[in-house]
Amino acid sequence: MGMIEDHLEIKPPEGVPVWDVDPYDPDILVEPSSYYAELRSKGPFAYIPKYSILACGRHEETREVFSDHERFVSSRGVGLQDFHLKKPWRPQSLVVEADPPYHNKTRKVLMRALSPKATGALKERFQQAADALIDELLKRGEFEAIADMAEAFPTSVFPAAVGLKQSNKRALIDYGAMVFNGLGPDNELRRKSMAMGPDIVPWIAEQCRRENTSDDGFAATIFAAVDAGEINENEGEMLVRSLLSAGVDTTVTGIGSALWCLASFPEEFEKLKADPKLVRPAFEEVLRYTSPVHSFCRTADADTRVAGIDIVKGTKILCVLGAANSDETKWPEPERFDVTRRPMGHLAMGSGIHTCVGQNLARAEVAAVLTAIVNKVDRIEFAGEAEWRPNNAIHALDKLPITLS
Ligand code: OVM
Repeated sequence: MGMIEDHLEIKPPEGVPVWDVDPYDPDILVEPSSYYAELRSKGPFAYIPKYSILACGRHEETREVFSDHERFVSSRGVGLQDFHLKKPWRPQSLVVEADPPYHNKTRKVLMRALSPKATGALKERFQQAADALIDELLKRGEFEAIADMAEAFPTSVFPAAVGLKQSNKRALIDYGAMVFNGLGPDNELRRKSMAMGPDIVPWIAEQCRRENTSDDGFAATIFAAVDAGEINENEGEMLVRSLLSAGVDTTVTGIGSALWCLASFPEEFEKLKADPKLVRPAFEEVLRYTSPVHSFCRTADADTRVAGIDIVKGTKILCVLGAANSDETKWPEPERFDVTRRPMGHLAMGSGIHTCVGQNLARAEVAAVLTAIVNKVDRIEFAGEAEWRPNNAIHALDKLPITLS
């Protein structure tokens, strides 16, 4: 068979329903819940002819495919393009687009840079920044929370935590949009993002160089691994690039979606105020409920079988994490946002060897913001209609008008 969207075209496997849907339709990307439910209703997999892929959205099979790095590899890309067949738009990531044994080496360096100890040391600094931001927003009363809170907070603390000597809020956010839209098909979202490349990609590459980083951030730990001979200089720069790729849009989305959840469910915000120890479990529920990364792909690297379905080598599988996180067979009343749920096993940060390596940092950033809100804010109200922003891999708000009092 031929190629489609730069991967192998396959026939629908025996027993898999054909579903004529476009998971990258902007209407679905902004409002995915009925698509998630319909995907789960199809069975373990659905064949989507528009892209000749299998999609899975039941929790059990999504976790199986997503975490089995031997059968379902990442080195062929975690988007629709198969790197065996098409050169990626940027040099391949040394972590998220890599498999063992090579992946062990790069992952280990990033785990060290982003360890609980390293991110824990930033706690006070994050809390001060979050307290100051929430004080300022309370003074303003009404504001647009995506720009003024969700983007403002990570871009105020993350570049310094990495150790960037120079920062450019817009470039960091737009690069994230490129990276995540780049995982989708050749649609308008991807093309518009890619068009920003010439303005942004050289700036990002420049910031990743050792001389443009300080000696006290995550980058310094990465370059210390270069000095110790674990990785080479280029690998060091590429691992800094991974931080910049995955560390901004994700945390921006986490903060924006957390605020949206609290505005949407005032009684849950009350529970949080009554028991601030719930801040961290509440963020896990935000992750489950909103799935900031809605889907990533894997590629079958050999003929294999999942849930009795034969999958041929080279098949691209769209793992719909948002669907798995709302699977009613896994989560009682999945459509309820419940800060006391403690949703163990949600897939919002993945599962297996590629599980979000920045999770300690992400949780620390969001905990600082939510702690400031819980301590200082009595009421969170919508000041207008929230709007979602379509992206091929991220489910994020575009506009969130809010009043804090
Ligand atoms: C990277 C990276 C890591 C995680 C997610 C991501 C595709 C990129 O290493 O560049 O988004």
